[in-house]
Amino acid sequence: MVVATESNPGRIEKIRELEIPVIDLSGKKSEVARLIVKACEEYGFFKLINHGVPHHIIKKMEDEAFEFFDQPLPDKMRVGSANPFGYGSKNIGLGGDKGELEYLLLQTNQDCIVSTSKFRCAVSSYVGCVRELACKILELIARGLGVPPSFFSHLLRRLDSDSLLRLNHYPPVTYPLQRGHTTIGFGEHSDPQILTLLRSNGVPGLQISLGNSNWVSVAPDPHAFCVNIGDVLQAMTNGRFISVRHRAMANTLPDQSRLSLVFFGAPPPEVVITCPPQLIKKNEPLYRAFTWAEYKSHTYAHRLGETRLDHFKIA
Ligand code: GA4
Repeated sequence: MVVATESNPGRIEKIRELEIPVIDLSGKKSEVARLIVKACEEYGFFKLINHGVPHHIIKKMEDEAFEFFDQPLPDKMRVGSANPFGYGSKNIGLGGDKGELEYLLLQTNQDCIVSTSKFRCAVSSYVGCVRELACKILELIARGLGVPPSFFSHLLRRLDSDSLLRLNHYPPVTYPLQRGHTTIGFGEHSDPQILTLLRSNGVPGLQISLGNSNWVSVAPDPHAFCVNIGDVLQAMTNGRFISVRHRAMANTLPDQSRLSLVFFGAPPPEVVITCPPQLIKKNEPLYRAFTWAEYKSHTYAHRLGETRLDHFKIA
């Protein structure tokens, strides 16, 4: 695949297709834990199959999301603009980042801003399942790392957890593009939270970075979840896990919309992010302690592509 971005039209990047780790959650627990830790260390990313989230719950959420985005603009705007929660189109965050998408950003511990009861019901069942799945993965990670089982997962189980649900709709791109070229839908970034669970329809678009402009396309699989490590888990593992940089391409298939449902598992605002002593061993701690509220306000004050964890490094 060849990529030329609108902002950087002269620069052509070669995209590799690579075997991304696929982890079967129905396997033997100790082996699954070992494989997850390995994937998080090497890539900060893996695909999860046999995850146990019922198909009808995913389908209901996907149908509701498509129905929401199908509405006329004034109806979508009625939920308020994404500032930071609500409907957004082409603008990402408040710092001038742009993308070829529209989206809905929802808080998971507050009343849903979309008022129809079938939408609310779909969100509540979907979030319940993906939160539980994220906790299961975090418990396997804790097992694989030899730290207490709920060391990471208890942060997501708390009622004041700051977890989010993001529904991204990448409509077919209409402006003229050279054949075979594609454009950025959502620019390069890492996720600030602990763990992200992304699920998309069968349209490709997601790419992960292996560093040095070395991008890998993730083949779409509507039956799998893509799991990626966020900045907070990189800090909590003293840099052992990678908060993988990723991006989404738009218009990968002519006339087809891409829809992704993204759950970001986050701690409560006042929780202090530190690394368990077992993971520091002889190494020095890489990051100073910080609260999620502090990290979040730094995140929102900067651009999408910022390597924001560097700001918290101990010199
Ligand atoms: C990236 C990950 C999540 O989508 C998100 C994004 C957030 C937003 O869209 O409002 C941010 C971005 C994300 C990081 C930097 C800031 C904030 C847009 C932006 C430019 C919801 C999040 O938590 O951080």
